[in-house]
Amino acid sequence: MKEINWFPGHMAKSRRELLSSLTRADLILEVCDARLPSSSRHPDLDKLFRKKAVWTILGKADLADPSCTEKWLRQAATKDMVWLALNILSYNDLMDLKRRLLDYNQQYIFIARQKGKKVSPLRIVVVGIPNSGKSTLINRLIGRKSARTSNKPGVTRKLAWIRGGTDFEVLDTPGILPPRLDTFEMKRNLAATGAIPDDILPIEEVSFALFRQLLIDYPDLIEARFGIGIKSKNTFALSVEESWELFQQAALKRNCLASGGQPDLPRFFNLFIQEFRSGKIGRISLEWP
Ligand SMILES: Nc1nc2c(ncn2[C@@H]2O[C@H](COP(=O)(O)OP(=O)(O)OP(=O)(O)O)[C@@H](O)[C@H]2O)c(=O)[nH]1
Ligand SMILES: [Mg+2]
Repeated sequence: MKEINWFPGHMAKSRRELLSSLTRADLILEVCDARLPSSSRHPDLDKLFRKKAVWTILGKADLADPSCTEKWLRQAATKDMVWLALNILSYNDLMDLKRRLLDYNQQYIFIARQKGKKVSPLRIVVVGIPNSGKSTLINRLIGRKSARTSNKPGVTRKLAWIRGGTDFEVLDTPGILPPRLDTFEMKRNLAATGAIPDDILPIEEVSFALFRQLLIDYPDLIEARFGIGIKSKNTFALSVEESWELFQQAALKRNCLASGGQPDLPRFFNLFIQEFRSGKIGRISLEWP
């Protein structure tokens, strides 16, 4: 896969600004993607957040494989880390988070009073990779549409404190990615879920690589969604040629037709990624603990 500029200037700038605003934070909410809890975490963040309370939110949990998410949560619990899986669009999930925050705030107020300090709203800094749902989470938390959201990465460009009643002040931050993405899987996963803008990545590579991975990990879902038969399931023995053959069959089954009855691959590359992103293929996780 060709080298891509993942770390545009504005990301470097936001990272610097983020560092300085962290000193004002009482609590950090790190919004990751439940489908890739490893690649969607920023490798520096543990260092940046030292001495701060951090809750890791696995957002888009409605799109991830619940059995996989459960494993990640269990692993985090053994390390005494606060990890919460949420469908950020769900009212109940958000109410649950809000209750936890209010409860946390009560403790915080109590400690402040004990120390004779002035009680101010809990300052929450929301960070994470692009497109993980940070601004959506903030809007839903404070109950109004203050931050701009979209299903494209890189929408929030500036850090902005938003007042949420008397209880909270929330800082929305632009999504940041690690300056270096080491493995092909990491790049593929971040591209497949939409953390990296579509116009700077070779969609053919991402789409076919994702298809191959799902043939191995979720063959029944692929069979059901695209009406194809997979002979050797759950095995790495499936060759590239066989996978390519299945990819073309799937394209034809979904009426992606070019002239001469050939599969319209450019259309199917896109369609496949879109169906994965919107959860139409099923609830799928790309990384396991
Ligand atoms: N299915 C699902 N979609 C979600 C969830 N959370 C957010 N989204 C969608 O994800 C997209 C991105 O949301 P934003 O809130 O703009 O993401 P962001 O992290 O602020 O993105 P940047 O500002 O670009 O870094 C939107 O289309 C949301 O509706 C979730 O839990 N489940
Ligand atoms: Mg945003």
